[in-house]
Amino acid sequence: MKNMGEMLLTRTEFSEIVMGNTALVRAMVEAGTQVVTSYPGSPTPEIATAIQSIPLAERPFYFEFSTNEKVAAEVAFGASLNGRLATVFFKSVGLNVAADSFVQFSLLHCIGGLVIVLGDDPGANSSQNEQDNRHYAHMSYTPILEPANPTEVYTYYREAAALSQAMAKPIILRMTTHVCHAKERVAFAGWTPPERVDNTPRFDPANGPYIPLVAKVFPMKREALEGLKRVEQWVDERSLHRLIDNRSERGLITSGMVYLSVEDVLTGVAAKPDILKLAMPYPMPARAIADFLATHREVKILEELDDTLEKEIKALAFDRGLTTTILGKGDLEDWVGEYTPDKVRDILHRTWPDVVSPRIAVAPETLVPVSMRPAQMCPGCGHRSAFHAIKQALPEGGTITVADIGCHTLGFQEPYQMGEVLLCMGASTGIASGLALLNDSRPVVAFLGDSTFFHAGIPGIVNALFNQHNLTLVLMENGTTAMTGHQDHAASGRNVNGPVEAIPIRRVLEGLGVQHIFETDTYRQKELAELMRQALALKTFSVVIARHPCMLLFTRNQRKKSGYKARFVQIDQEKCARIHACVSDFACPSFSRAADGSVTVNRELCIGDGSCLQTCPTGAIIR
Ligand SMILES: Cc1ncc(C[n+]2csc(CCOP(=O)(O)OP(=O)(O)O)c2C)c(N)n1
Repeated sequence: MKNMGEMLLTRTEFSEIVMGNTALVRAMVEAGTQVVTSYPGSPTPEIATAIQSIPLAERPFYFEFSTNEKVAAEVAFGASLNGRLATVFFKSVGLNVAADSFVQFSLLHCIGGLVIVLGDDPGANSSQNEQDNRHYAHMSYTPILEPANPTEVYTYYREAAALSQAMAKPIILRMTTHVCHAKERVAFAGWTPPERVDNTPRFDPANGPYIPLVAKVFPMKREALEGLKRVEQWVDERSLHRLIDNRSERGLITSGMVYLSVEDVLTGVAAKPDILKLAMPYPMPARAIADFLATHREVKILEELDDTLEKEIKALAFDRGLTTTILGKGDLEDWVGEYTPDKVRDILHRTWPDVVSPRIAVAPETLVPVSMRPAQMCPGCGHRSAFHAIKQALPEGGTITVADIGCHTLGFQEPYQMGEVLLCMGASTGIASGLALLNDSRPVVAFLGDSTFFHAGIPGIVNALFNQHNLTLVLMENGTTAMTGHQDHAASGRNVNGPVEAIPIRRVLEGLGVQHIFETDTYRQKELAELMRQALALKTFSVVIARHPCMLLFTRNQRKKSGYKARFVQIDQEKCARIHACVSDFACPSFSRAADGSVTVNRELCIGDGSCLQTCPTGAIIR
């Protein structure tokens, strides 16, 4: 068995069981992709893991984690203008960040080809919403291919790359969480590495116009719209849409992973409807859909999240005078959550009770009870120490705390309850500024992670300074982008390809003119609490840098070293006064309270960091 990096560069045909995210990287290699950019976010980080499994010297394309999704998209776009086949990938909400640049791409000639890979998240498995990014495809006139499984990820990426190069227009490859993470055996073609790295810049303004302003906007928009027609034809000619003919007068139109749920539900069903599985839901394949409608009495449109297809298909039927009964979404639940086989069964049973049987209720006694386990910070997490300390410095009930996105978001939970509002990456300072306005009695505290500082945090800080807002920003600096799997950021001193000069956050803050900067290690809880009090007393914009390296990353690295010895704390039962501050206030998951009131330490979890020692009023926690 080859390692992943070797597998991804295999020259001969082969097949392997891979994740959608891994299949994508092999497709990038085969398609001759030259520049790949990203900002981390679930469900896409394993794409980067697969890329990084190829040693830098052998990697057939340039790869970077950019500062945020907008910059990542711009870098890929710029590379494409230079004639390079470029790809950017990020999570669903990343498109909101990239949008200001992204919506222009289809107006311009991306001569090298440009594929935007989205990790959408129906079900909000790891996102703050389950936004349907097909809307962005519509508003930016960008065609969108929707694979259902790793094999289609592999095929559709290569189609997207070829189509984008042929049209010089961007193409979206929309993957969803379980398309990214599902595994199956994929048959890969061979690959011949390029003979030499092509460093010839091909940017030529004559390929433009590249300035979408004033009078140029209209012709550019017309061209983008005309392009959609040609794309529709391309997909048709290459037979990417699939028609599953079950000789029924009922039909079902679907796309992406939902198709797999349909297959599952229809297994063993006698009177299966015919199925039109769309490879590209936008631009809507008018010919294929009109033909399908015309040849069926009743057609159900089964689409996850919003009703973009349904609206278009109903309009098409109306325009063409087709009398087929079109069945779209029913109740509100049809808009919510992933279309898992169970959900699809429920919907299809409601639609055609004579075809699809209801879900078989599982007898409660056969269900294995799984206790609820809320997401929590890891043992030793510096953020926990920070919240524990800061909580003691805040006037009881008299503050407003604003969360941001990252591992520290978990501070909103019991027992810390720090962070009462949350929007998206980098929003905490801006929200806190608003909460500080016309507010003379409740100090406002915002939290922000270090990767997020660079991603989208700086404008809010500049605004707070510029408009003189009164709030304290706590920078939760752990040296990495922890929540998404420890990707480096501008202050880490490394990028994905090797060591680089770090951009220290403190220096950036000083450069911006922040007058009041406090700084300590979060394990120094008393000091942190004291600094917090000082910062709040200033009644002006202040920053407290609450620093401690991510202990999950640190411990993992330690474990790789020879001679590593596991460490843990223990409870001195003589000294333990059963106050339970370790369980109730500090709340490290390594501690648990036994039925007799004694406290025990789970040695599988404890990393022996000792950040808890100072939290016990009787000093009963010992190394
Ligand atoms: C626009 C956007 N891009 C990416 C993500 C995915 N994401 C969630 S948390 C996070 C990491 C935040 O890192 P940092 O600010 O350093 O906080 P940490 O997790 O290290 O505490 C990222 C990238 C997201 N939620 N939104």
